[in-house]
Amino acid sequence: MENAALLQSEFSRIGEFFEPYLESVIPGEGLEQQVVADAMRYSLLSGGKRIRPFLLLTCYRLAGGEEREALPLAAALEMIHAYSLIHDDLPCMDNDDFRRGRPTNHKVYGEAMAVLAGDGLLTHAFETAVKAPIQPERLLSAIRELAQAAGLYGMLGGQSIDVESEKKQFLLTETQMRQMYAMKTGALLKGACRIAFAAAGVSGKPLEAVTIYAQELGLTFQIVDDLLDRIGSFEELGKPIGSDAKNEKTTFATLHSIEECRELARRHTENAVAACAALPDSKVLKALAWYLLERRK
Ligand code: GRG
Repeated sequence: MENAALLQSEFSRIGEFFEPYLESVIPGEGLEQQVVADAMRYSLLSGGKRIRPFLLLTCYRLAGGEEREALPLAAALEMIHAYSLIHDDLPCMDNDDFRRGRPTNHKVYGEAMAVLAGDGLLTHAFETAVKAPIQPERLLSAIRELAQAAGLYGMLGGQSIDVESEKKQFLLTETQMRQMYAMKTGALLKGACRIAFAAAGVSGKPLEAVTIYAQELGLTFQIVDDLLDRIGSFEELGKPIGSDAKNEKTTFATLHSIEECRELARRHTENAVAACAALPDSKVLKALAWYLLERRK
């Protein structure tokens, strides 16, 4: 099957059981604290691309596991992603009004509730992750990977470097920017793969290979994200373009021309695909890498 068709059929196959599961583990109705639960659901169930849970479930399968066992971990990772987007859109961060074609969380629920909804999703992620029917030692190391991806040495650390650089109004060097992006954006993608391998009890060479794959994928993802913020469209992205310029951020698209960005993204995709040589049954991972290079949203 051709890359795009394979990926599409895998996304819809996985989506069929991932989406109902995600819906089932997030608090619903009849609560005293209904407003915050609604705010959590608003962002979690608003139709993101679901790349991180897809990657996690795909990696768990190729590491020898049965996908459904890893659903709580995949849902937890998507909750952490949703929390990061809510907080990133706040007035004290990027101050964005639209995401996925809808008003951002704080525009609907107010700032205080949006902060709480993000905190709620982060906490609920761990409550959900522990439900995975996986051998306790493996589950513990998978949850350690989840915490590391999200925290000080991962996404949150990268976000804080980004915020600091804006406050001090200096441009990051290319090396600093890559380090920041490896944490802010790359950590959850790398986390998706490493959580899956930890849960399946796989280490050594395959773990090294999937880590390299994810790091390269993260770089492509970010370069394309920077390009889309410059040359994408509101209709496709569901949010206004030009947010990076508005916030005077150093991005791949400020340090490089559009053509250079495209070339860089292609090179990182090729590296990701090359890393797959050391992995069994990696067709879907390769297809995902090519899709992320070409994506328009
Ligand atoms: C607030 C701790 C904290 C962290 C925020 C993720 C993040 C760190 C900021 C988001 C800013 C941003 C646009 C980063 C670029 C990469 C990225 C995470 C894009 C959004 O992810 P997609 O495209 O989103 O997977 P969907 O909507 O498809 O889920």
